[in-house]
Amino acid sequence: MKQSMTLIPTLREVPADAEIKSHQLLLRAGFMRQNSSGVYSFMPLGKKVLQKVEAIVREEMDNAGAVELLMPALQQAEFWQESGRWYTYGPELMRLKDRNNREFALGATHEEVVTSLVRDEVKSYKRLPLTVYQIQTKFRDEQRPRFGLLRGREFIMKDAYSFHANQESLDAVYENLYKAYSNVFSRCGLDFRAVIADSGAMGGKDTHEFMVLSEIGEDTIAYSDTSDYAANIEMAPVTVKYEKSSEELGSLEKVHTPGQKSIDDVASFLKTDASNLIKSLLFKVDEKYVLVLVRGDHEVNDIKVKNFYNAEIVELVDPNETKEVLGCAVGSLGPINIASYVEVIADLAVESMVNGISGANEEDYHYVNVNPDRDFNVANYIDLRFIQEGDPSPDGNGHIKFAKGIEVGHVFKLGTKYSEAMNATFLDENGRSQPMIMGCYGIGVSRTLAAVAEQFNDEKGLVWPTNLAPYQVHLIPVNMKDESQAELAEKLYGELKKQGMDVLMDDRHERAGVKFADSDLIGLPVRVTVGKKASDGIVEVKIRKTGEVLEMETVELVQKLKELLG
Ligand code: 9G3
Repeated sequence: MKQSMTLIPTLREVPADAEIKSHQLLLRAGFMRQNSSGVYSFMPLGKKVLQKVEAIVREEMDNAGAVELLMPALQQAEFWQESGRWYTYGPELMRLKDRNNREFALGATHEEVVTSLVRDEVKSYKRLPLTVYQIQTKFRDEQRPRFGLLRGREFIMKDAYSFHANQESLDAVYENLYKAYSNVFSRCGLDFRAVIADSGAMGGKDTHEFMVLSEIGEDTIAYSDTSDYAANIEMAPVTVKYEKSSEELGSLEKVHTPGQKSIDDVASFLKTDASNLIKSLLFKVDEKYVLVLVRGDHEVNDIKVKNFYNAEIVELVDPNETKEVLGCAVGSLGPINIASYVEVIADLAVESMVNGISGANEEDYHYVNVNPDRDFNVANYIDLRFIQEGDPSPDGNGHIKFAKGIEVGHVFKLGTKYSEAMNATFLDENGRSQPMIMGCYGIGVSRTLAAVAEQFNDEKGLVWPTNLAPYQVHLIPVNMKDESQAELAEKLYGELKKQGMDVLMDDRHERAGVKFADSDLIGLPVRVTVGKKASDGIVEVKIRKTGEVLEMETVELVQKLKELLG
């Protein structure tokens, strides 16, 4: 491809609202352009990388025995009404009406569509297992699109769905696709971890997220410092065994703590450690008020609360409503003499506290020598705190450390949530009608591209891995007005293409500095410069990743490039 023929609008300046490297560089190097918030055009270079990521995904999915199809983005509301999600999803699900006023959703995912498709076409256990996948545009009206392609409102996903007659079959396909995902992200050169995750609203129990380690990742991974245990922090169970101290139970006493609101304020005011305090937070769990207690130095993990109640909605009650319900402000809440319609649950650490401190449910007053069971009742003691660095790893090996991750893949064992809701059944070998058991598997394809850009760059620009670069060779005649340079470049362009190489030739009439700066920004793996020594048949080869520069006769060039490009 010649640059005079394509469209690579590079920018000198860093675009204002681009906060992270990949977003800045993909814009500056002309790989993409924003249309509206969270909605992008893939420019020619971006589109070529996208195709290379998709090719890797297709190869691995096909090898794993999945078959590709393509479902519509325009999805009739009826399907979502059958699954019930038409009513549970809010503005994130983009909806529209057609000319006959019929309601549609713009596809955020395809469980409903694929289940309706398979229920019509598959009736017998002999046709199972079946794994279908597509690579397609998804729409989710994110409240805060950010970080470019990492959280967009229109993005490209590979989504796969598997259908099974029994759990063993699902387990086998899940295992296969788990390996296929590992291959995809390894082939993209990404430093990733498969972590135990929370299935959220999707139902089912087993689920893993594939996380690319990155400081700008929105997810926190809890991993063991000595084993391969890794979990999304939302999921990681706490296995600490707490000991109850044998000290005497002091008598309950109300103390005046004027203006002391936060855990740290009260702890320093009463000259004690946060771990002696009981933190009380009022939650709404579906329709119920629940006072959740954790030790002062711990944090409530709302996902664990949600999973304990198997609730749809769990949210912290705002301070005003809290005051109405409990009769006092959030800074002095405690579990003693709580209204009977408020359920009290506590983290396991609270059960072992002796002579603790809690709010007195009275502005500016706290209790000291608070003892569970003697001074307040708890309906359930459960593991409901976030795991912390240094906690023992749940697998018993080593201790927990944290890392940030970008979720690029997510695999679920769905079970029969959708097949029951939508009556997707099959006749088993005894002729009995059974709901199909399902799995679903997603890869954020455009997000993976951004994760690669985030991992592979330096101070001059992008540094693409050879197998994902939009082109393999950047051929640069320094001065197009110089006959010998222009002719040699043209000759080499033809030769390299004949050798099957992906070549981008910078045939623009631009200054050398501009060409080299753009070349470093775009980040192709190898640059061939045709400069002053063109008339002697000498060219310069530069390796983008290492900056190494080699001079050689043009006759050696093809062989050398084949070596460098592997
Ligand atoms: C929606 C909207 C947003 C959503 C969903 C539905 C996430 C939704 C979870 C999944 C599960 C799997 C198939 C591929 C792998 C992931 N955000 N999820 O279902 F309507 Cl607006 O997408 N789907």
